[in-house]
Amino acid sequence: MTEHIPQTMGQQFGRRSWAEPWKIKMVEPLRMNTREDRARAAAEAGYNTFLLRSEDVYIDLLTDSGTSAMSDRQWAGMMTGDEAYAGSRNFYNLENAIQTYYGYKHVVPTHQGRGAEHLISQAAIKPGQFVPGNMYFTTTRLHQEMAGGIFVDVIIDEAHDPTFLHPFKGNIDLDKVKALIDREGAGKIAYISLAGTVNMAGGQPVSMANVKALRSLCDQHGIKIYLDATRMVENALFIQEREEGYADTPIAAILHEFCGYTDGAWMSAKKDSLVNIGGWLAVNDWDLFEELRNMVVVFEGLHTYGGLAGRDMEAMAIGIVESVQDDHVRSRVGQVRYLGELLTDWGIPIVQPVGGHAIFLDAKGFYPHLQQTAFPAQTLAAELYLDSGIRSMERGIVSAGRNPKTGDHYYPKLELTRLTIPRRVYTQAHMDVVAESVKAVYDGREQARGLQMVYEPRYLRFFQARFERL
Ligand code: P70
Repeated sequence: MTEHIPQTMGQQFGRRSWAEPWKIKMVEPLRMNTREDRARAAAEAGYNTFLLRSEDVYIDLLTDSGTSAMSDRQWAGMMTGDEAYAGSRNFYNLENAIQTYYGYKHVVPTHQGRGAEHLISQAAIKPGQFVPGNMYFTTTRLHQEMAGGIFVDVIIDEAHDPTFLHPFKGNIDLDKVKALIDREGAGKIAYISLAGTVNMAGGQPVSMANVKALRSLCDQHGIKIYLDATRMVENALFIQEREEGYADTPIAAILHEFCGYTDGAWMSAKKDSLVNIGGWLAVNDWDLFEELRNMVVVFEGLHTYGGLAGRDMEAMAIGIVESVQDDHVRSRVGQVRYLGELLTDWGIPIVQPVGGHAIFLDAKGFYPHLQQTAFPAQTLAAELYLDSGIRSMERGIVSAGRNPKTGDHYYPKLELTRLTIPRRVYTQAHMDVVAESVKAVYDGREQARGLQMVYEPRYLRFFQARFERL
């Protein structure tokens, strides 16, 4: 692990400039189309950005998941793939990287994050148990519900207010957890579902103090904490920047300490770990591990590949090491902030403070004249695509889905459109294009009429729902 934090040229001389710690070796052409092309493509896709063909997209900010550029080292590692059915050398490299940097004892590879969510939910939730979490994530909550769990939101109230400035808006409100324990008893709680940089709250971090306090509360009641480590490296940067006592602690050490307060973690390695596919689940408890290692052969593949090729596991092992380098994390989050600052300067409503992986446009702020049932965030995503071929993602009422008991829409307080920045892919000039497009859509905001849903799938509707313009 790094002993000291390397400084960029700008930092060494106290200048304001900063830059990515890499240069570009291979490029992929982008396609530019016309407004008419986009109007046709948007209508064909039912105004759902998930249904667009990527060929019709200019700058793709749908997600930072599996969209990173891999390094030359990772590509070289791909060539050393050991494609044995059992006991691949690359699995042991991956296991070693997870044990070293995340610190958990036992590792189960999975094809991606939701494969791991499925296993932990089935193994650790008894039907009727509560699963408190710092806000929900779509796939996470669905797997918990499919295992018979009842999700309870225990994030601090401030997280639901897009303009409230709080350094750790992802924190858990311990009083909400205590109240749940008092009301239901610790035995009715499956585990705490803790996420680093809470995606649906705008990529907001959790402080070290919060996880420490949570640990001691849970120890008093014998409750386990499992971490969604998907963007935990980015969370570590916020701790380094904002929490007293961590300014000189390397990202890798912060990550390791944070994970040490939890009993295990699941991971979508498609984010922090800079790979196009992969995930894992890791726990400290041997008995739980045995159960998970047994289940993985039913749903994913043998416990030494979990649905992945050997080469994928190698790329992940190398990606983990690259992901915890201080200069990498700083430039990654720095690019997100650059875009955030442009938009903030122009008075465009976005979630503040800017989080780690994306800018979240506040669609209620864009379209105060639209009811939530006219899908403001979905409308904004469609308008951005029509303006300049930028693909974003709805994170509002469509994503929130319906209450499985009553069948009613969930009405989330946050109605957001996410501009998600892939890692090591786009340049600062692309961010300028995005900012100007957002501004153009903001300037034309009064014309927006909203959408109606004309097709709604049963699960995770946001992926495949179709809309028409009102
Ligand atoms: C995104 C992606 C995936 C994700 C995550 C957190 C905090 C688990 C997962 C699942 C992809 C996505 C997924 C569902 C809806 C929209 C987009 N997030 N935990 O773009 O991991 O995708 O590997 O199964 O963010 O935010 P995986």
